[in-house]
Amino acid sequence: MGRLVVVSNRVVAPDPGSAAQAGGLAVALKAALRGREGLWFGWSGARVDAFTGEVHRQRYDALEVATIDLAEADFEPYYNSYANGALWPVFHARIDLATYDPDAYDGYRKVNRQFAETLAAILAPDDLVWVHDYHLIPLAQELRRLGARNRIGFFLHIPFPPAQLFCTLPRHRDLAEALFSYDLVGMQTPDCVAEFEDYVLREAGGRRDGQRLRAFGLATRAAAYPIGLDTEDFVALSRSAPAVKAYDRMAARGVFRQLIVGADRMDYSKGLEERLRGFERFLRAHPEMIREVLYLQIAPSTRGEVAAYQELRNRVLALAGRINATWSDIDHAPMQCVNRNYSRAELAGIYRAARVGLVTPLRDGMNLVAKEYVAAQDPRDPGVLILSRFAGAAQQMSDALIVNPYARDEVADALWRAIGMSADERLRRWEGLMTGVARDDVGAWCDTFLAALEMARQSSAETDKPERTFLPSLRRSWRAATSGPSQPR
Ligand code: ADQ
Repeated sequence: MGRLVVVSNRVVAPDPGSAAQAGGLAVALKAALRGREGLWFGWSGARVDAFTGEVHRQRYDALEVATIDLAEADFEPYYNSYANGALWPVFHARIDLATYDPDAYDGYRKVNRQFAETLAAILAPDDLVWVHDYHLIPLAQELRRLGARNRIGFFLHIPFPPAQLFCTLPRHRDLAEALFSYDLVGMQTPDCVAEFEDYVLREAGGRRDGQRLRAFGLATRAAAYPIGLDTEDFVALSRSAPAVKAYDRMAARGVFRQLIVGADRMDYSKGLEERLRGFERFLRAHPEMIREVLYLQIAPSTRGEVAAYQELRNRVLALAGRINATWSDIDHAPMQCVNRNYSRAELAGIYRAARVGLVTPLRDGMNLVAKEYVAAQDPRDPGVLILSRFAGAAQQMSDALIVNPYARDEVADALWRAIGMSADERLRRWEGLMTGVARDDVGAWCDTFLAALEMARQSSAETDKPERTFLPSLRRSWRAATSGPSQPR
């Protein structure tokens, strides 16, 4: 049985020095690959004058990391213009922010071809390939063109949009067809799978055939695999020395006040402006609480080269400033907005000290901060999670206070309810949430996806074969190959 080959735009070297990372995908993949015999392939993060195709390879025990540099001239259309200027906004239902540039689409395809050509050269025929996220949708199609017959799976970390929104992308059929080169397409929630299926059936003239979808003369499978945390690790982190230090610093600020925390990349999908306005509504509705709470919003900047992100950052910081200017006194400010990264351990300590975790994205594939907040809580005195109904996590975390992030009143009411919640109710809700966070962890996500990928078989409509019958033994040998004494699961 071959290696597990994980492909993602960015690769994070699995050394302890790279602990502070903003981005759920990198954190999850790092955990998923830990202890497995595998290869992690992606962009090095370096932009060079011209693409050379040279692969930089580095070994970390059982894991090999292989990266390529991208040409400066290719990076802009691929990453900023198409992946983050068109796909990200459309998939997050922000077609008003999407920019469509045919050259950018060509650039996106070009970089996917470069990924495929360099990966194909180091791929063994029996490797199992797992491609991640919207940057690399066409990768399997390019690999197949080069003759790769490996099983190739894809996981979309962000939501799949409703069919009518997907159709606003000028080359939507190309993209959808590219997904059919995968043996298995994984999404975060059943709702996302339903949106994809709706597009395939109604727009692409496809059909359902048992567990498969058929379109473009090809067949694939699409199913939901909700991503989880490396829960055990995160719980342990929340008790580590840096976490305790961060907890103490936070708790000192909360001696006479209840702490509310939010931690999100500065991204318009995270609903930061709406959240701040919900907090302000709470202050207005309950002026007696102004001195009783402190809301800490951690919001590190990302994608600073994309105009929509620069504008968002300016608006969020201005709004936070206005709220404080309106509601502060000489010795008190009700909120603080911090525009920087923290290590995962520090974040765990900060979450643990907060009575309320405020997680209200407008649209989010999953949202791991919601799960991290729960995992970091003190089981004897847990805090309350307020969660947007539009985060994928809400489909698993019904014991949170679920809100519509667009409705300021709902956010304000939930804050009021969370702050006054009895210890019994907090405990009951947290136990329900923690049971799910512990059970549906990143290991379970990885195992269920890979087991399904082993069983799925990409095939053209014409050459479709019956399901292979020796799969259980294949799965056993895959597990044997990927597990060992150091394997966490
Ligand atoms: P993201 O959009 O990055 O991920 P999320 O799932 O919330 O969103 O993960 C963010 C990660 O960054 C968390 O692990 C969090 O701890 C970390 N983080 C947040 N603020 C930080 C800070 N100030 N410093 C350091 N780290 C910080 C995408 C999708 C999500 C999906 C994930 C995983 O958009 O919907 O849940 O992938 O599939």
